[in-house]
Amino acid sequence: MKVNLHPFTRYEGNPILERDHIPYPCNTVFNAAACKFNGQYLLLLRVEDLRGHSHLTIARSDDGYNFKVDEEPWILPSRDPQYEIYECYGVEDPRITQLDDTYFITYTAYGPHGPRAGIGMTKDFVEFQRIGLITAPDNKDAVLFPEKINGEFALLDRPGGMGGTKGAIWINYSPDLVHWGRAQIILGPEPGWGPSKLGMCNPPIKTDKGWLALYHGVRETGGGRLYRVGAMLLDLENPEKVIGYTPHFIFGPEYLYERTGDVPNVVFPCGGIVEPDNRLKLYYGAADTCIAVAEANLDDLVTLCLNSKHEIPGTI
Ligand code: BMA
Repeated sequence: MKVNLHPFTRYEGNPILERDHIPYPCNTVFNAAACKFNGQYLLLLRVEDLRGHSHLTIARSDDGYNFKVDEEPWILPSRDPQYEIYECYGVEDPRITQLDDTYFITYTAYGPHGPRAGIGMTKDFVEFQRIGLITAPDNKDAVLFPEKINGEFALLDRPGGMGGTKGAIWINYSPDLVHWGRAQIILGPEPGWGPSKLGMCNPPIKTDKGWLALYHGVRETGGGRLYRVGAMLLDLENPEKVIGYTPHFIFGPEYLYERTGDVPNVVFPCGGIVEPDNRLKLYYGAADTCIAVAEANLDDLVTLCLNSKHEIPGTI
């Protein structure tokens, strides 16, 4: 089987969004969710303000490369007492999943008790309705599948990644998006390129061979943490079954804008858009300082997963 070990091509105009594109004072812009809305490309940006707290702001584009950022933030940490103590330090790292005409947004709520995942919904990117905080602290990188599986919502998350403990990707199910359970491990870190923790990137993408799920792997080094990307393929009917995954990373920091910034050596994708020609536009935060985009053919990514079938760590 012919495999392309470097499936992603960076857009030559990278980075596509930097602090100067934000129409109000802030520190950085990175880790954006992505979707198509009303015929446009829409990014939901994580903007870190000058206090170091994050909120989410919309940017729109006709071509997927040149974005105009809204004048005002869209999702700020909630002042509702039910949420406030859990997200008063910021709302971070959004992901967007479309089911029918509803866009569900998962995000990391950050407060004094640690990071946890929240979920809310919108139909128009004007009104945002919170549904709930759906994980206990020390569990983030939550992404919702774009279809119900056997009649239930399904979510991938990452419990236990903080404080040096090992963080693996798990799956959970829910009848109503509020009550989640039947958690099962999907993929755990292993020695090599992502030995410290793993976490999902953009929501899984349906292909005829399985759910294509990109994830980040973290390696602690003498020079700090290194964030790179791998791919796995999950069974369409039973996503607890890992059909295959890449034993090597398929995308990592190389360019100056990925190597230097507030947190060096980080590529952190949260948004993916599949084009009609089967190419994936992957939007990623670079060095926690700006946003860039790279493209890959979906078939190449699936082939990489199928080609590397071997024992899955973290599962029995
Ligand atoms: C993770 C998250 C991301 C960030 C990354 C690198 O734990 O906080 O938002 O991009 O670290 O700093």
